[in-house]
Amino acid sequence: MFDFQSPIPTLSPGASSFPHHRATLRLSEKFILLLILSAFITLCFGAFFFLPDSSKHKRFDLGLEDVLIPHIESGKEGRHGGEQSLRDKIRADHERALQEAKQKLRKSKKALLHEIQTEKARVAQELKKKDVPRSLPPVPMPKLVGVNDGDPGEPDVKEKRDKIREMMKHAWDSYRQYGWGHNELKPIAKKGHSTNIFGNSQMGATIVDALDTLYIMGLHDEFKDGQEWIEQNLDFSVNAEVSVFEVNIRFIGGLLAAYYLSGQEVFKAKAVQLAEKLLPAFNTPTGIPWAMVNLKSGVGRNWGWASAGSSILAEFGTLHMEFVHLTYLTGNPAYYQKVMHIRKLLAKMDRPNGLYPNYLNPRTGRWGQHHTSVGGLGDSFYEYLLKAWLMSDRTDAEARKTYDDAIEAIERHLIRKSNGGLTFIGEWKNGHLERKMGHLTCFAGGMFALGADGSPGDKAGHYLQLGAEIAHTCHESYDRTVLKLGPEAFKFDSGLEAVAVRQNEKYYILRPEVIETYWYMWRFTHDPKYRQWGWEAAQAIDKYCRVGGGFSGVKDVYSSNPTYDDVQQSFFLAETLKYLYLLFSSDELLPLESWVFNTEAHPLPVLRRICGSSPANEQAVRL
Ligand code: DMJ
Repeated sequence: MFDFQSPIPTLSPGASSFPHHRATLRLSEKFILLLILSAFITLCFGAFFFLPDSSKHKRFDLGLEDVLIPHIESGKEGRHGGEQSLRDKIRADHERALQEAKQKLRKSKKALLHEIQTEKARVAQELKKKDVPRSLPPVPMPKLVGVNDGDPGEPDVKEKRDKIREMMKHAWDSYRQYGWGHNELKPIAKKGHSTNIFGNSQMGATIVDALDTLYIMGLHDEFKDGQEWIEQNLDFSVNAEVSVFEVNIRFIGGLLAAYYLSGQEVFKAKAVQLAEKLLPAFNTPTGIPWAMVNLKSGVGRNWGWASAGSSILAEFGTLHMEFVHLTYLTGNPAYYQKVMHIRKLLAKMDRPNGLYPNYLNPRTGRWGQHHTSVGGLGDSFYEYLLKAWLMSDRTDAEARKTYDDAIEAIERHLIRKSNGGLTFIGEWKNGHLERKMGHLTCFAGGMFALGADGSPGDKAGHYLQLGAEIAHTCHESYDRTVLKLGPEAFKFDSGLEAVAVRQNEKYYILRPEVIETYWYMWRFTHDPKYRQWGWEAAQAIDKYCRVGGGFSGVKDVYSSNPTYDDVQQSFFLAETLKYLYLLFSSDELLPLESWVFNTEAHPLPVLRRICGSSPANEQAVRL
């Protein structure tokens, strides 16, 4: 008799043992149970074949028809013959499954347990395999122009460039000695350092960020050392919650640039592995990514301090360049689709005064606090609109138009001239203009100059001039300090001009933005003052930030006796020293017609169109 009170034995793959009272069903009862089950399954399969034909065709409505139908068509003698053989096959499969189940039940508890454990290990092994980089499809390497020595010719310029190279060597060697494998370096404590943007990881951020600078400077032994570390140690399967934006601009950008410059496949493979780990961040109701993602679990969230659980404009808006290159290199459209989705979503939204607020809620798709900035929280969103256009060989007209419209609104509402005649970019906060400019905002001088050519109407000259004015203002913010290094933020208020007021705005943390603008202005104008200003900054850094164990930020640029913050930021090697080196190199090194620098100064090649015999054949490379 079948005892309905007896608990039915469960074969859970995770169970480690079978409790004795559960194994109370006799073998014959189990057999009857299996027979009932199998009869039911057979009935279901049978019913399927008596459904009207149209219901079967529904299975191929997903565009998979072309792929699937040939397999089914092949080998059939006629429509009904095909159905008959399919039915026979199902029946045979079913018979086999029943036999296997019967045999399983004859086995001892120990044998069954062993089987379950072996199966578990096999599945775990399979999952592990998924983490191993898949081999990527071969892609034509874009034509790489200007990967050369960039010798400036004039001996005095060369001497300056050599000095910058020596500074890079000091920064790298110190990190190599005291912080190797850590994300950053504490140059005074002489040990590794990391911040919350990298979670609790040790992913060698400085190595990845510095690679292309080492390559450009011809520091090949150091580059090789870095490559070896990456090959042997860089692992993204870590339980660390990282910033999607920072990891994208420093790691993916750094790895992609190292790949393009050196041609070493390992960098491409690592960039793709990491990008796959970032993709879960886009699983939000709107597709606007979370600010942070756990690399192991894929769980995302936003910064606690961001307005009403918002994502940040400069973070989700600074993925485009790297993600387009990822699609280009892998043939996987997912990356491209993710960033284009962000663009489309933003295009549909109302913008107060034509300005983009810095905060957007990824659950509701609504703006958070109405705060607009060309500095922190907003900056590289605007930069990437322009660079998306440049990187597409000027074909992405939508990106260009979005950039032009945004800049027009910024000029109308945020850019002013101080009483002393300095042009500055303020911040829009809940309906009023804060007359304060951040060091970060100083990158905009270079951006305006870079976007001058191609701007609407007859405004190229205007934007080049605007770039020059911003460069001048930012230089003033350096020149009005004791150390000749720029503060984090400076005011244009109550008689103050380009100086910091609060103590917590007086620090300099080896940031690149002012030097970045000098370099762009130099490339477009060749006005010697930009090299002069760059050299002043380089000397000040060497004098006040250089310590025995590398370079450190300083806490007060207005004090002749500054204290150190004891951090050598990875962007000092990626950006500050690279822009300085380029400033004292010839324009033939990485020309701007062929390379676009990401926001962390990692150069990525322009993706040109392949021209076929007719316009119909003309298509953007792999996109
Ligand atoms: C860099 O990581 C990037 O330039 C980013 O866009 C903002 N600022 C830092 C350096 O200051």
